Amino acid sequence: AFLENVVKHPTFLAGNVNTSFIDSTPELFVFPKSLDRGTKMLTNIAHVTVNGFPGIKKMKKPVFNRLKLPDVKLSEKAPDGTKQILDQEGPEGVVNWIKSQKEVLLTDTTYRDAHQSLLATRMRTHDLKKVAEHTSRLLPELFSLEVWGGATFDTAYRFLKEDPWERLRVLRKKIPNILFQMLLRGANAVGYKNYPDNLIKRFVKEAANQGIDVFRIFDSLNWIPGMTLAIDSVRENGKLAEAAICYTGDILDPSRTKYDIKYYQNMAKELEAAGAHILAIKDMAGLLKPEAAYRLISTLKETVDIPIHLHTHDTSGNGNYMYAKAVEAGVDIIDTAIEALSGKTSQPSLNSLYYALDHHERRPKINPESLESLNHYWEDVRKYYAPFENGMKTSNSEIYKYEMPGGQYTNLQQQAQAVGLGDCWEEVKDMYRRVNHLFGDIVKVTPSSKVVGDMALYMVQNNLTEDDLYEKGETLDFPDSVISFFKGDLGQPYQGFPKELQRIILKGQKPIADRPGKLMEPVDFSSIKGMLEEKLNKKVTDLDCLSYALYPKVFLEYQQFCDMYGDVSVLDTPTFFYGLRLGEEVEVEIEEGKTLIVKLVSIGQPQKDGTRTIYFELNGQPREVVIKDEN
Ligand code: 3PY
Ligand code: ZN
Repeated sequence: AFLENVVKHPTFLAGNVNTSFIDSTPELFVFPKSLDRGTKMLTNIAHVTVNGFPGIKKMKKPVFNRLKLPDVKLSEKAPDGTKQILDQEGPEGVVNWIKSQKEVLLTDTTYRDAHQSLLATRMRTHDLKKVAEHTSRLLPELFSLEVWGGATFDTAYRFLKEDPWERLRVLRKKIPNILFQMLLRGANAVGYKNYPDNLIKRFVKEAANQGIDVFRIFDSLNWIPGMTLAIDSVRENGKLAEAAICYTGDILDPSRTKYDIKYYQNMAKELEAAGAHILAIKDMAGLLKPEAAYRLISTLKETVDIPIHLHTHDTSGNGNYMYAKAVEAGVDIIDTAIEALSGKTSQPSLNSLYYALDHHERRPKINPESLESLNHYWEDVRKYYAPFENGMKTSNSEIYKYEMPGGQYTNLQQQAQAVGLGDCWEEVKDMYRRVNHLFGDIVKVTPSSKVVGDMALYMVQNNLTEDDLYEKGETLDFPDSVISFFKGDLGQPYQGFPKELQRIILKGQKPIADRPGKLMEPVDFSSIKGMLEEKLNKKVTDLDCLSYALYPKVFLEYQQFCDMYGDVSVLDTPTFFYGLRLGEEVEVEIEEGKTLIVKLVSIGQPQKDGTRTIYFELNGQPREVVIKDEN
């Protein structure tokens, strides 16, 4: 096994071997585990076939269309794009290039926010990577592809049982020409709480090393001290720091004075001074209306010198109309998604936007036929994920009232169902609005939006009104996230906490006003490495240690899963979610150039001990595995 590792090692294959190669290459000493890959994989397929996939109601495997990949000559090199500008001219070069464009530039969010907001972030790398090389050739004019961050990191390990770092590496290799963008939740990184400073720095460094070029950094309370460390780290790594203002309220509504145009102007100036290369307006709930967009963008264009990138969700159905107004006002870049994964809680359709700006001098440089051919692929892929569809059938303009982020709307709906409030959805939404008011009208985006959601559910569940909180608050056990928020663990809201409510919720605990990350003990990565290697009995990478530091439990569960079932990311999505039909045969490429053919032959009767034997053919040879029938 050692010799095999040596001769297959990329450094060896590249001929870059000197006398220190063996000493400096510890992975040569990592040998395959005893249970073979084939058996692990069959066990997983058998398990899903018999017991279903967690989170999907057990059902007969649907019949899907064969995926149609766009007709593109992959042997031809992808044309140069924005990535080459960054690599050759650095972040300032990209900024100058953006400023010199007459046409509006586009970010495609299909690989991240679109499926986060429509399909509970369940899109697998398998489906993203298949069309990646085509995308690099069909959409080389894009400003960026949003491919990572937000909820994708956690969901990859937790539900998809795949490594998010691997997703990034694979896509980077296949798309060498378009800038890769990620959403970074400031001091919350890709999690739901503030982390120590050294973790944030290391995370940015590794994400940059693995392929991220543009970091959209936001703070869930628009608190700039929660963003500056990330901005500095991105700059230190030679990448583009896109600092975001989360849009809330309505600048044209005279009764909503807290977040007025001056508020946005001041914050924009502060972010520019803090080192932002680009300013993002992150309209996470889709609250920015067309006339307000015109006013906001034209004012900010006069206020700052850096380019402006606008993000919205199409929940109200007004997304592209709003974008058209922003384009008139001079916005530099906007976020859209391929049609098949656009609209409603996702971003507005890229395909429709092209036509909305037909004959406009700022119409994006993009080929509508390229969009169509990619769209056919995504239309069919989306069908695999039907069980995760959020069920929203039409646009919903009530969002202007409730101010719920695109990703949260259906999430909270599911949370409400889970605690038996499925029939009270209208009440929960209205309570969300009331809680926002109670908290002093705060910015609501992950994770502050979750705090408001948790409180709304808690109040509906316990039949509480605002008055009850003030009258008997001392006797109430508030949700942990709410207590933590009022302690200052997520940072400070604009104009502070409502003092009386804070006193009631904290019951004598002292809040903090400083940056939580500064007060926390730094993460000791070398002790994490030692502990993980002992626990998992194998070598771990620095990236593994970082993932563990972010999500300890989720990461360990993922490792345990891999021990049992191997690398399931190689399975096609229908097999991964629905198992196999009797007699069905699928090809599984377990590594480049190595394919297994798996056929389900029969399913044995349940035994007294609750097990069943499942009979397969693997590359034509009979194989059987025994699994527990959980039905
Ligand atoms: C995230 O933080 O995941 C978001 O998409 C917020 O809008
Ligand atoms: Zn979003």
